[in-house]
Amino acid sequence: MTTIRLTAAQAMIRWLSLQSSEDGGRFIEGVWAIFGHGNVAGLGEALHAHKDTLPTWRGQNEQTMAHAAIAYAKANHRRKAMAVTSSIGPGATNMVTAAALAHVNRLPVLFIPGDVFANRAPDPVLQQIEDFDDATVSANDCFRPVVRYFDRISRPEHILTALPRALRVMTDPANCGPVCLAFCQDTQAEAYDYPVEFFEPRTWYIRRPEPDQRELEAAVACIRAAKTPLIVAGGGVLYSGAEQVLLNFAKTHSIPLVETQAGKGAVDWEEPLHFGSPGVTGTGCGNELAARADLVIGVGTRFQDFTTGSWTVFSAPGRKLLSINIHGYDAHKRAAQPLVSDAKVALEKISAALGKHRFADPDFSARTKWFQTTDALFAAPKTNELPTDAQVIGAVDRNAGKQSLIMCAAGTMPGALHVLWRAAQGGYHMEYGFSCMGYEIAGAMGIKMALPQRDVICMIGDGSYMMANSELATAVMMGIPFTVVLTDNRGYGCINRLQVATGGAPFNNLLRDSYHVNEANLDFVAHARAMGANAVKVASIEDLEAEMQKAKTATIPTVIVIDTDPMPGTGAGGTWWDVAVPEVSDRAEVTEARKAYEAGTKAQWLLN
Ligand SMILES: Cc1ncc(C[n+]2csc(CCOP(=O)(O)OP(=O)(O)O)c2C)c(N)n1
Ligand SMILES: [Mg+2]
Repeated sequence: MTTIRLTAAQAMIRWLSLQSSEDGGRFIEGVWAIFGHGNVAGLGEALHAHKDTLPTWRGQNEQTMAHAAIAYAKANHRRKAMAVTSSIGPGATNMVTAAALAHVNRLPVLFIPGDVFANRAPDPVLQQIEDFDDATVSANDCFRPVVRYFDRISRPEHILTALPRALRVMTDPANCGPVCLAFCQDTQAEAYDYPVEFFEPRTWYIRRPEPDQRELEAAVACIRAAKTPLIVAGGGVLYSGAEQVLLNFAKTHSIPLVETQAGKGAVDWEEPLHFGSPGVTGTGCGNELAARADLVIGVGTRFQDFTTGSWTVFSAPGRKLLSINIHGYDAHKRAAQPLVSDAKVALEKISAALGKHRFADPDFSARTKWFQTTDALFAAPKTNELPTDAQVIGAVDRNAGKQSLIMCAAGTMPGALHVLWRAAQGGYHMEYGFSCMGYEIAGAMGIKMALPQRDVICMIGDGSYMMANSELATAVMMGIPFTVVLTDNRGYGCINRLQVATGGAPFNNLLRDSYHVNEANLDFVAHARAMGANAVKVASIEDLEAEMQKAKTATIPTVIVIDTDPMPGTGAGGTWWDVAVPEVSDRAEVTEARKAYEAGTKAQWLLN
């Protein structure tokens, strides 16, 4: 056997640089790295040697570097990914939140934290966690519940089994998710005679599992028996590349569709059968259909509570659920008729079996009425009052083209965008599985790296901006432009509204209601400029529109700050959401809210 003598770190990086995506190019596009003693000498040396075949980028924070990597994978519909490496200890645990984010959203990312010495010679090395009773525990064990594959590389030959397993998970359509290869510091630097054939270039194809014949027949029978079916399109539609097939399916059989947060943008909003979204952040016209549907056809959705209004939305008596999903876990939720399959294949096969079977047209006028409602919300304020979030969205929407991509993660905006944004096909990116504040700026950078032809617009609240913004400096350094629209309502507006709606006193959300000695006075323009970004504060919706246009030609990020009113919600569309209200309280408002809450829970269908 021909062998090549490499350190374990060199072998890992060489191997990763040789793995291709079926779309062409590397599957792991590059490596985000912040070095410390746990990875600088081993992995750092290997990354430097391979910098022309597998680039390394330096961010500002391990969590947000990982956000960029995850957004990149999501924007690539999981056909490409990135790796993130950290030192041991704090760098590693900084990535745990991002791992959970990728796990919930089922997105591939490769975490390579350094780990303690395999030989235990220096124990405890700087930053080592010491478990008194278990010598095998390190800080990296925090990753275990939030990754789909965990391995600790404590011998150089572990690479031979660990790496193919890692890529197997990242390219598996059903089990796709984050992987952690915790890499012992001394092992990284240890040499081994690796078989040369291990480094044969390889292309990773994402398989398309076909449905089981009996499940397929049962699904077709379910649809034939229905009168008013509704399609709920989830993120799986995008990951399967089933967008066009879904639209053809809907048109051929005349079935209206709604999209979840992850599924939004599968079909262009202008398609007449597109009725917006279901559930808590649903459109009026979408929820009307959801309430009447006698068959709900989930396609690639995990039926998160926002989609189902905590299971109050699809409420027609005798209503059936058909769940087309790549994983049996989702296909079987709520005793649905399961169809475990790739979405594209399943829709093609069902359509062929249905033949010319068509349903009665939905009431298209409900759609028109809905757009009249949202037009009114979009209209610029007549007085000199602070604009609402909906008015900001209206302004951004008017200045977006079919090439624009809107992105966000947490706060008021995700819900408001889900219900109001008119997404062109492929023009919407929402991290709403984990809804992680601090995903936005780094995420926008990752998306722009994946889709340089898109005009990326990042919507962010002041709270999320304050939580994580430093990758702005990285985007400036790397020349990655995107537009940030920062809505400053001086606090956590959405949670303040939720607090009041559940009977609570306004407390600890808006800055004015939070403990302070001095009034907060945040200058976001000065802050963003200090990181090298373009930044401007606008006083009106008109000025916002003008700055949006200017930002389109910038070569670095542009942050546009606008003061908004924290109090109004969109007031359109949505349904009930299960947020538990205290059973006893001294506050009369809480007792009242509890009554309403209990009434709401009665509409939930828990069993079935
Ligand atoms: C990391 C993280 N911490 C806490 C939360 C809970 N949370 C959701 S939205 C929100 C406030 C967001 O404030 P801001 O970004 O200013 O948006 P606004 O609603 O004010 O427009 C909080 C605290 C979260 N989603 N993520
Ligand atoms: Mg805010």
